[in-house]
Amino acid sequence: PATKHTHISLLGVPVEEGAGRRGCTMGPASFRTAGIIEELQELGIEVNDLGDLTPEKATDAKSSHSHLKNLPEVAGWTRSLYQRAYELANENTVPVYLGGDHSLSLGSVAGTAKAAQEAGRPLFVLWLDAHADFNTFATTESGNLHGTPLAFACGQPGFESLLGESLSTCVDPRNVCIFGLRSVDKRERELVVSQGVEVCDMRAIDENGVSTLISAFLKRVEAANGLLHVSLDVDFIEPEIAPAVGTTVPGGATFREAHLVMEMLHDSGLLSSLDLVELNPFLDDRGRTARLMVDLTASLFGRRVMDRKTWSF
Ligand code: 6HN
Ligand code: MN
Ligand code: MN
Ligand code: MN
Repeated sequence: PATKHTHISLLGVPVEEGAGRRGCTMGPASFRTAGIIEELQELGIEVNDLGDLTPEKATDAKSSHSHLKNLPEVAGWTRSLYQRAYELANENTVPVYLGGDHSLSLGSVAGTAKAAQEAGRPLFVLWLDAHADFNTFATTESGNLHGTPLAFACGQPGFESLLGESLSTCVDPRNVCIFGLRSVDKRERELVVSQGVEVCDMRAIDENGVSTLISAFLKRVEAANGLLHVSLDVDFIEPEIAPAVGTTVPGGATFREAHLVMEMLHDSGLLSSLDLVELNPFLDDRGRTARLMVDLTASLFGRRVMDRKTWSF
């Protein structure tokens, strides 16, 4: 599978209304400036840049939870991306969603899950993030909707106003792995536990290493003939080397840990769709975070120093 011919479709989703501060709207442009198209083409991949998504109008989206921020705006992005992600999942391509804050995944995961269900395959989700993003409208303390996409995708109640209807297909929370966790709200933690989500927090990574944990998860995906959606939040990475994010939490994945995840994902051949989210170029240091995210993406799609087999002795 490591040599599989890949087509990639890039779709910019410049949503910033889900985050607590502005700037993620510049994310797609920053990924392109950092050379994401060229770096992927360099790997022999056919890259189709679909440009940036336009959100729908969703003025009907209302909630009794009055502290939710920008609900109609986020609902507009979600409805538009839900449809687009569903279509792209049915094409012979690996869609890469360029964020945009993490509310992007309200649409990308739901649309992908609907297509997976129709294809008769379970959807697995690898959530690379300092946070669990498992708040509901009722549990969110900040009111920022980028803290909610996993709860929505896993079918938690109360999200109906987002799509204007309830979600037709949910992701089985037991097929979700939150990897890199080091910041979780109290009620959010209770939900994650009660729903049976797999969590590899930073301590688990310290104690076991990336390799053991990621291979165990990938084996589960493979055994179930599953599809795999990966959601990479910039704050998964240690903020010392990836400062361009609004929600930094110290103690993140190192440069090598993050690359190893990507390299193992590539070798598995299991990836079917990807979110690159939370890049806030307004906070970047001479483009270094954007470049690191592009390098990680290149590793995920096959960039390597040497072929793996030449190292075994
Ligand atoms: N992200 N749990 C916090 C909240 O506001 O709900 C942080 C969410 C962070 C979201 O980083 O994508
Ligand atoms: Mn081709
Ligand atoms: Mn996140
Ligand atoms: Mn996060």
